[in-house]
Amino acid sequence: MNDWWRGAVIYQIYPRSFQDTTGDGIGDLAGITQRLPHVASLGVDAIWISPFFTSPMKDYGYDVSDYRGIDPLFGTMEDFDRLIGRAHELGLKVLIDLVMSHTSDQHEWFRESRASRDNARADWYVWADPKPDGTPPTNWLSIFGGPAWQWDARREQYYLHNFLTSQPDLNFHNREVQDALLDMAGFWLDRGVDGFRLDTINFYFHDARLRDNPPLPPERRKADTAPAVNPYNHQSHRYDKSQPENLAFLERFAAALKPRGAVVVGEIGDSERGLELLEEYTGVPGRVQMSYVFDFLSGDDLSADRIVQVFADMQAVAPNSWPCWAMSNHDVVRHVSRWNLSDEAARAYATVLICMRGSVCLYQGEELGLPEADLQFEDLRDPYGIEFWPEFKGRDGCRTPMVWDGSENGGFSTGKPWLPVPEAHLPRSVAAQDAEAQSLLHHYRRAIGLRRDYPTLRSGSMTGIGAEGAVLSFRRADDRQSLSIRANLSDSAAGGLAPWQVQIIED
Ligand code: TEU
Repeated sequence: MNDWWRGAVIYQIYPRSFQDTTGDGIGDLAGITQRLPHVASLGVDAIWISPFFTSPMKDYGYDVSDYRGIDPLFGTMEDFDRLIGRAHELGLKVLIDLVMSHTSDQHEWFRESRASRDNARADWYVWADPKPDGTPPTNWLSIFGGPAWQWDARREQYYLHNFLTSQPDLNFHNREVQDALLDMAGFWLDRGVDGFRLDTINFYFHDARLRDNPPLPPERRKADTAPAVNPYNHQSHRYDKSQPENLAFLERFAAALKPRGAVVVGEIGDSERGLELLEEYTGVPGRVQMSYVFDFLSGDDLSADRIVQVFADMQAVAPNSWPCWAMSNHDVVRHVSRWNLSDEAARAYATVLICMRGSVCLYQGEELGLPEADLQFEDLRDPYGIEFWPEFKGRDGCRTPMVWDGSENGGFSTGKPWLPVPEAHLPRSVAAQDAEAQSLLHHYRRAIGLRRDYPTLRSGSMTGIGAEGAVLSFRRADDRQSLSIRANLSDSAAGGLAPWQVQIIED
């Protein structure tokens, strides 16, 4: 089916923490292949694998030093070929995670670029002179702390980095850079991938005139932009990201993918203009098919009212868009901890997510109801967490290893895992929940199965969304089928529904 992605359920794998087969305490590609039957047993359509490319691992793979290589920690190209072959045998599409906005400072392109002001790749990254007073070229900030500019003594210029200083931003205004990235994407399509999760798709271009970001207008300020301790979240991003040129590049990218039938889910990180971008990026054919949205990845709870508000805003601002929803991923506190959910509540949210219009990304361990790991400062690996500790604890608590069975380290590794396996996770292992008919794991299988039982859940319209107290209701329909969905998102009986009951009625 050509538009398999529409309404697809995608399972995100964080390779470092999925399954180790070598005993070094770090997951690998062979481990993913070994555990694919578990993923297939959920009934999902596809996997998205977080980066496994050659990397110095300063940002755990989101800092790529060779886009065409497999990092030795994760295995070899043969391992990757086996992984794809096995996934396809099991009927799973494979999306890989391309981090094109920036590379590692160890990438040969950057080594060359920084060597002089007149080499062949001098302009492949964003180099700029200081302001006359010697300060950085603009007031732009890095998400991971400090200015977005790093001084380079050899070139006697600053370079731009939206994330770590060791993640220099590529200069997309240079056509050669775009061409090199398109070639690279073709390389992976040739190896059989079905598409890409594109990291930070709205960060590709910066304002070529290097204008300062203005102060953030109060009406654009989002109370839930986390973490508040990060100054980045208090600045407007008018000029450092979400530039109009992004669209032309995404159209080039889409045109290159089209003959191969490959799809894109793009990550838009923009708390000021997220919904407008959702429409611009996915509401117009020939750009990206799906966009990963952040609305359910933050906040202290997810009330029926908030869900209604998100859809009302989306209907108003992004009526033609195609969102990809997620409640958890490798960057945020796991949702059962963020929203303090019981297993019953986790079940209800899983069902509601599956019933809503859009594609869905599940994050490894979500199907087990794993809570956020409570780590000590000494355990931290994430540079973002180390920078802002203790106000913000970083992203390690959601990156601890999968738990498979009752053996050592939950069956993840025979060596010392790179992040600890919390004791509290062990009773929630796949083996334990497989054996328990009423487990959350079996619930996820049934909930995902609803998209096969009721095709309108994949691509039908979504109308009549409303909330009466804690009860969320909406309708999904296409020309074959019409469903009324009601969900009680509370601990007490309401609207004729038991606590956390979700009701699906075929009209
Ligand atoms: O994340 C982009 C992004 O916006 C995140 O920085 C997010 O705001 C933050 O992690 C919230 O906790 C992507 C990847 O998902 C992330 O893992 C990478 O570190 C980042 O890009 C840089 O490549």
